[in-house]
Amino acid sequence: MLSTTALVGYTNAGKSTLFNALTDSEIYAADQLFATLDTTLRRMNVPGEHPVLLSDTVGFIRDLPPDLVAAFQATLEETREASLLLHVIDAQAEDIDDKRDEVLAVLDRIGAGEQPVLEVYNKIDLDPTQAPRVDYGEQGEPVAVWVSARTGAGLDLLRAAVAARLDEAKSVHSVELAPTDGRLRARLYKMGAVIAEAITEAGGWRLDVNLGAGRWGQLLAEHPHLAAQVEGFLDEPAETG
Ligand SMILES: Nc1nc2c(ncn2[C@@H]2O[C@H](COP(=O)(O)OP(=O)(O)OP(=O)(O)O)[C@@H](O)[C@H]2O)c(=O)[nH]1
Ligand SMILES: [Mg+2]
Repeated sequence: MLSTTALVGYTNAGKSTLFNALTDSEIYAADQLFATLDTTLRRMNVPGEHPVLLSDTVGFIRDLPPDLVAAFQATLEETREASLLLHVIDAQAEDIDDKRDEVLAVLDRIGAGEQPVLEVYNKIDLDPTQAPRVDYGEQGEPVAVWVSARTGAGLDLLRAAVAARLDEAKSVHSVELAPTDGRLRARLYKMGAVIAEAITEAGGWRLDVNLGAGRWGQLLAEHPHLAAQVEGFLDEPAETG
């Protein structure tokens, strides 16, 4: 199953450089405002079962110029739909807190304020006192990773942190679809969410789907008949003997 993640952050933080380093692609990176004018999507390998999709987005900034609003529209969609946002921060910027807050304010404004965020402090190669590391939150989850997109330092930690955060965000749910739910079934397959399927006596399907809380909630809202027959979480503790 492919989860989507999006690089967000202030312009010039190093999103495109990081995108190239994580995906072996060649996206234009330049030391100028708004080098990235469009959203791009590529596959990124992380430890564990599945690669994830990573999108590079237009840089956030206070008072976005009008001609960038259209490009920003695509960014907005990628950002709202991503399972995890990677907030790239230039660790050497002087007004680092202001820029960070500005990005959070923009995320809020575009309706992505509740998305899970992993902070990526970039450009540590410019400060000899900084080394790659991971900061953990109260539940032991990675909340920030210190890296250099230019030298590649810390990118292995970043991939592992992304995998850990994506794992934690998902749960397996069991749903029963009626024979008339074929389109919904196709959509779940397209999302890469289906991990098991059985035919029901009624001629429909019983599916085990692996979805993040946001996607799952959205699905239940769109298909109230599923909500009525939800059986709760399937992941039972492994047998111990
Ligand atoms: N020293 C150093 N420079 C970096 C690093 N990552 C990016 N840069 C430089 O920072 C500048 C901006 O990088 P980009 O990757 O274009 O930044 P961006 O966030 O994509 O910028 P926009 O697309 O304009 O929002 C370029 O000159 C990069 O070479 C890093 O890890 N270390
Ligand atoms: Mg860019």
